[in-house]
Amino acid sequence: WTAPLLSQTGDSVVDLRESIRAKLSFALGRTPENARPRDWFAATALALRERIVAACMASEKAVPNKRVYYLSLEFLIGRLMSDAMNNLGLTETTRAALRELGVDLDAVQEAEPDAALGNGGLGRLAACFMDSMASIGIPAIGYGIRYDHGLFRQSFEDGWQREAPETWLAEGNPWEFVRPDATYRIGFGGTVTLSSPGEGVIRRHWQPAETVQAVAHDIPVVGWRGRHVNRLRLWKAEAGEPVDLARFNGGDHVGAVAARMRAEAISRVLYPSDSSADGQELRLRQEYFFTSASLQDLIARHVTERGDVRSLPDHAAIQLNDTHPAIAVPELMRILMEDHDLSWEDAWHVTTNTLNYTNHTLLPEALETWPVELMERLLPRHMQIIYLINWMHLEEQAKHGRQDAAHQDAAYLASISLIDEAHGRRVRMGHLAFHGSRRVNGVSALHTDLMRSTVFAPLHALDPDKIVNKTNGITFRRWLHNANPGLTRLAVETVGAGVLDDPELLRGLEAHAEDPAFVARYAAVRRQRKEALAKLVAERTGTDIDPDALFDVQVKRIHEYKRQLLNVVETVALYQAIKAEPHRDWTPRVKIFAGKAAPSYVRAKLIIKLACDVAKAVNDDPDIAGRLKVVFLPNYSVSLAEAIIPAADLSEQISTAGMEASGTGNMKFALNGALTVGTLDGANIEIRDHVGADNIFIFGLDAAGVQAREAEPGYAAKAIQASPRLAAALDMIASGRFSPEEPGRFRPLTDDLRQRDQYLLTADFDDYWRVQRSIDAAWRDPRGWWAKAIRNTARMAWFSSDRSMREYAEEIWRVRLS
Ligand code: DL6
Repeated sequence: WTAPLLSQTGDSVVDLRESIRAKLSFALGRTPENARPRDWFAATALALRERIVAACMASEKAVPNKRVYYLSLEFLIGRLMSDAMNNLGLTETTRAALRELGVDLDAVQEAEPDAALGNGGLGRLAACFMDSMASIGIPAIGYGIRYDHGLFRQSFEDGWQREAPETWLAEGNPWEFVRPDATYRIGFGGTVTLSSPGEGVIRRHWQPAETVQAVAHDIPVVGWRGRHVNRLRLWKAEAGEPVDLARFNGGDHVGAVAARMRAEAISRVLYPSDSSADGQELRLRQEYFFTSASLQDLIARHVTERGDVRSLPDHAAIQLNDTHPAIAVPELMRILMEDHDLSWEDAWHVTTNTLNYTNHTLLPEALETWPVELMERLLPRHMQIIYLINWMHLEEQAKHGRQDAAHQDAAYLASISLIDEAHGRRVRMGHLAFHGSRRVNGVSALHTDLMRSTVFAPLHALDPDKIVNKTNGITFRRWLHNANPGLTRLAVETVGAGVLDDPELLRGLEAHAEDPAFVARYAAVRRQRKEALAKLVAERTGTDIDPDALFDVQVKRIHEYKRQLLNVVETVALYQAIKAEPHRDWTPRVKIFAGKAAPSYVRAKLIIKLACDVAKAVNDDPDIAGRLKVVFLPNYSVSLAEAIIPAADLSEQISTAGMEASGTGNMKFALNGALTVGTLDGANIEIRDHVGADNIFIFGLDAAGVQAREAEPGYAAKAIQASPRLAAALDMIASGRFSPEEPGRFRPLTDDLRQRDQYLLTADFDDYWRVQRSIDAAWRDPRGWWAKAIRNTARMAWFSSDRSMREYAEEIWRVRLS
């Protein structure tokens, strides 16, 4: 096949132009005259996909010795065309090919819908890891769900968030291959029966009451320079029978498709919350559906390639991305025992040497637990297995001489049990994943320490080597090369093209941090991106912003622990200060917000509304005269992040210390040269260690300080009393100044800050104000500012997700790079 295939997929401008033209005509049935940008996108994607397949076939070697299986309920991949073109080295060729067809590549890229198959950090991390695994040569398959509707579309109606369904598949997905031959049956409900084949052996058989089909849809993931191609296998739920003909013929036309609707509901919509465990039955069905399909698929592959399931740990490493696939523990046990006749002991050995688990949050409301009653109803066999695992786990403590009073204590046993008996009997998915895994990792140094000392402390004590740290990373190919081609070009021209392969070479920029010619070019790149962002802001919000002002950006999910409210309250305080002294030489700032709130998260939505109402008042006030502007960009997405991040001067990473597991936006901003204002939380600490304390603005309580302050009763009232500035800002918000049509609108926010203030906004406010004013001063010294910015770019190489993936490969997966 090689010769004809490769000639059809040649990489000259003419080859690509003809491929695109052919796809447009023969795959899409369009002529260049009647083609819309969406058609050109599909034609270009199909032409590129062929080249990816060719790269895949050309690079396909013998069966790899070991594969990684990355199970994640979310893959926030965004648009795929720029990744494909860049990694194949075809961006400029594609641009030229399209130009010859009279088409502009940028317009074609704009026509690609974002694949928003994730909520935020966890899903985007999975996408970065897929790119890195393919780039550094880790043979891997990502497994997830092919949601018909990804994360909702956000719009604002008078500052209130409105949600509408997202429709990325409305015109199909040119990147994917449907694989009907990879279809698996997934059971739910029913009963477990017993049988005895003799010799005192008892077998248990699960007879599900309902089965649905999981059908594989593959998206190829091409790595850097096209050397390696992995795949993302997403499962679509289908019914065994599309229609119940008997019911249909009996006239019940709706009932005839009820089973189909119920089955298809599983892959219909992404749950839109990343920080609270939803607890709905459909969510558990989603979790089991994709986990079971993925395990069946990988075991079938293993058996085909190697014969015996006992050798699975030698050839497969399964990573559970958070607890969403934690049901893998009993499901793998079940498959091994029931379909492959392994003993309990052998199945447990295989399971606990194949699975690994990444924890992404310690927030109590986000730690998944499922009611035992629901598990028994939906997954009766799994519940039996969990009970047995738990029984053995608790017995083990007794066997290993844990006879001392502390370890016999009922409270101790309750703390390590997989079942929480204190809140109505629930399965603790974190404990289950922990106990069933070989390695468990946190996502930043601080977060991993907190895992060891808080939520997982009792389990950690039983196996002190199990928890390891793997600080997150980002793919520089997306977040530097594609998002910021101007800065990438400058880096290449300054330190050489090798920087595209080895980000450590960014270090070489440091020598130029105070070189006026280089600084001018670096600043020009930023300026160009700021102008583009200003245009986008004007189009989408109707607000004009000045590219000369300091662009101060907080973009991320809206959550109280991320403290957008701290930023808004500081905005109000700054507004008051400017009004009090209008003739002072204020540093002009634009506060830019973007982010979605979970639809049911009432307080987060009220924070968005406050930001929008403050924006209106501040932007329209003639006393302010444009020196402070506030904008809230709707519908934050991966693509919007790519437009915002390279244009940012200041990156707000201001979560309550101890609450943000890592953060990855913080890394994207610093790489692109925004200075960080941040707390000592998550990966901010490691960013400070790399960029240097002089090149980052740190403020506020650290995690220990937060713990201590939480123990002080009435701390909020005291902090407000001690800070006239904070008190005045809160008074202004509470007075209805920003919501004259509904004066009490924001009282739930201000009352909470005065009474409870769970996220210690009041404790950190004064220090935040102080550091913001020192940022104003730093901005007025452009030479100093740019030197810091350049040092940020130069020192961020360690945060490449290639580094993260190498660490996982070596220390968790024990897999060789090919
Ligand atoms: O590890 C990726 C990302 C971290 O960078 C964020 O700090 C953390 O909040 C996020 N966690 C989640 C929610 N986790 N759950 N479940 O998205 O993970």
